[in-house]
Amino acid sequence: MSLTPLLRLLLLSVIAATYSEMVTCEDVQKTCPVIACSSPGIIGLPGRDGRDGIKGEKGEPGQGLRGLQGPPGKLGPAGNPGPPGSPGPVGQKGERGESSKCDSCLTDSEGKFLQSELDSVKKWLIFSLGKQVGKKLFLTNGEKMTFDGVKALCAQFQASVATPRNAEENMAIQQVVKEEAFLGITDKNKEGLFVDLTGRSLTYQNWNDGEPNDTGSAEDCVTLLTSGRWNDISCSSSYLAVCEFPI
Ligand SMILES: [Ca+2]
Ligand SMILES: [Ca+2]
Repeated sequence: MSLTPLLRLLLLSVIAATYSEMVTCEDVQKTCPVIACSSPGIIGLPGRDGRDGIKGEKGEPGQGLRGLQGPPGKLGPAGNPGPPGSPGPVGQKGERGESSKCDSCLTDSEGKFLQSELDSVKKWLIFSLGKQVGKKLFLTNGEKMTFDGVKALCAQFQASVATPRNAEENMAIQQVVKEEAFLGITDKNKEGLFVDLTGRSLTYQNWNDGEPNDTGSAEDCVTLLTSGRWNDISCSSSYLAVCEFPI
């Protein structure tokens, strides 16, 4: 089948166009410097990104303004326990527990019985040995000893050396003893200034005539004479011991 003249002309145009694309302008200029170059072709699309380059050196610190403070970081781990604190103040006394929890406690009837027995014993002592005035009970063991001996004896029984505060108490002590007895009065700390064993001034005195005379500058203790009057005497002498018990 033979090509038509129009188709033949079209084929030649295509061949000529293909040849012109394969020859660059420079090639044309080299071979044909007289021929002027045609206008440049359209710029192609950018190629694909190349591989990452080598990491550069650390740059100098910037000199710009300091940025805003960031948010707080995460809570750190708990620290070690601190040393124990000092003891707190002593608390108030608690309420009395129920009697059912105390196996050794006395029942009301047992308590009343024992109190009655105790009152009876007190009466026997008062009847046989002592004398009660107000809330004081004066007792003697009938022994003679130095003043320090009397103090120690009374303290041993949670009592104190008999010290009359008024005429009634003075008479009670006089009735308990039948001999001269030490009283709880002294001027050891200051000569001539008689006080009781707690250091309090006397509110009642019943000195014998001419007493206190501090004979030989050695009379710093006091005795109750059988007459009920007082005499200052040597503390190292021995006289009857009388104690007073609170009741
Ligand atoms: Ca004296
Ligand atoms: Ca004297």
